[in-house]
Amino acid sequence: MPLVLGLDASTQSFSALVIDTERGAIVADASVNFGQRLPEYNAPSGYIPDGPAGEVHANPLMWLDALELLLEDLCGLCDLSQIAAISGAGQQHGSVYLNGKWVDRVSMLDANGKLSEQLAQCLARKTSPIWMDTSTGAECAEIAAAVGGNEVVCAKSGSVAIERFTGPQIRRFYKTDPGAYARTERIHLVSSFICSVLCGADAPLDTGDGAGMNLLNVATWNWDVALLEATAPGLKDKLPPVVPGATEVGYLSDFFAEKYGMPAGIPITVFTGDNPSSLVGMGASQPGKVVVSLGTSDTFFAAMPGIVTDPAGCGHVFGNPLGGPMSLQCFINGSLAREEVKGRFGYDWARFTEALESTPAGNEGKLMLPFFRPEISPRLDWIQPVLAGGEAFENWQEPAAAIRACVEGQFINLKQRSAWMQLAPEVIFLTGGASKNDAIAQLAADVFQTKIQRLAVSGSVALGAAMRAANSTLGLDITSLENTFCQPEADSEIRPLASTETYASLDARFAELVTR
Ligand code: ADP
Ligand code: XUL
Repeated sequence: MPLVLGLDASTQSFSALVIDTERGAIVADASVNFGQRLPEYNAPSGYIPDGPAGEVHANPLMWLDALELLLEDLCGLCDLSQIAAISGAGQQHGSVYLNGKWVDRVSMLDANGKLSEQLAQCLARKTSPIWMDTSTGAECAEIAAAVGGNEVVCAKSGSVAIERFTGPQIRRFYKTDPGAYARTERIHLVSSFICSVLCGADAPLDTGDGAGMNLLNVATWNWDVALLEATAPGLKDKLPPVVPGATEVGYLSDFFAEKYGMPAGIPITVFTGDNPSSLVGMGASQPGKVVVSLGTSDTFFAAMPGIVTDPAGCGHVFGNPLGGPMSLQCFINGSLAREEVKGRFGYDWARFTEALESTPAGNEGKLMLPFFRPEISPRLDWIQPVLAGGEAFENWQEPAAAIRACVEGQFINLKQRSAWMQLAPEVIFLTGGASKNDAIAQLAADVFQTKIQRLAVSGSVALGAAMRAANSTLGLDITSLENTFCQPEADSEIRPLASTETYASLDARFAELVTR
């Protein structure tokens, strides 16, 4: 009974799925929410609130404590001694800065102590900037200027210079704390950091997550010398190697065998970003399927036959962990914006859902540009949304209409910003924490005028990781893994109920208001 472990180190939680590939079953599904289980880190939504000047950081030691809590939880749910292969994924773009002690310390982990205690001394920077950070506008401009403009950055890296991407973040660190930058010997992504800890050795990163750095050349899938030089001195030596997503990069360290009863030495497949991993877990790693993920961020992505870049400069090309490129558009005002509106009226999800169900598609013309924090797609520095549709609505006196307007605004924006991919899917596959909400899924169907389908197994990021590990270590074919684990949820296809005209004028007004 070979079991396979897939890990998902996302923004608000660290989750895992254990799959039994012979029985075609999920044998364990667990999640550690950072805010709830590790309140001592003061990060209720997984990041340290109120950072200055657009900074959004998280404590990497919190991720390590969460990993240990997760493995403890899993011990009670399945027999970890049967795990034969592991892979995982992390929230994209976030970076961990490690000093000269790192390589030794990570190889000498003592099962009598905690990971966080033993690795704290390896941090050259106490906290990690994550994908929500918008503090690097100046650094983006400097990098673009140094290589000949954003067209060049985009042609090389698949994206223009983007504030949350790791290269601009590294440049800001180098400029604001050059001493600590000089003491940094290794910079990992969240994904490759966790992978290294499991391996007990410094691990490479993959082309899926590596492409979210403005440092990787998407034509060669290797570091781009001009981008490295434009970012910070001596950077090449501080970065791990890049490998394709199907590569085994190490073996499970004794620490995890002694402490959690997992078999020492089982192969670990390179980790990837949460979105590339979800592409695999949704059974969408071949071009043809479009996925919308409603997690902390909302994302719209698809495997692509070739590289296509966004003329508006907001979209991205990442590596598909199973080969070739994928396109992605990311929206920062996702679940946290929905939660903000919900919280404003003191509602729970049930009342939020009732509000969606009690209001008509098109919201009688009441519209929200739902940008509660600086948006990535389109790039806007707003810190509050814009409401249009009469005085009472604009003064937040109509809770149900405000809730509908928020979610409709989100999907209208998703649709407009992803048009550059020129995909006209017959079905959109929906995943992420908010996708289980039927009223939200119905609204997606109405706005996109497309059928919506969810999969029977939720947790597509961790599932994708487990599938990649099963593929590279156990030699199982991806198509047969998809046939087993990526089946649609029974009777769950959601068809558009609103007419095609319903959103035509809202669409046009939304576009006009965004430009204004
Ligand atoms: P991430 O992987 O980015 O940490 P998830 O995909 O786990 O995030 O999604 C978590 C989010 O799902 C929560 O922040 C919450 O807003 C949202 N969520 C959970 N349940 C519901 C629900 N019933 N309706 C709408 N949104 C929900
Ligand atoms: C993608 C992005 C987010 C994070 C967190 O570019 O920034 O989706 O990966 O989920």
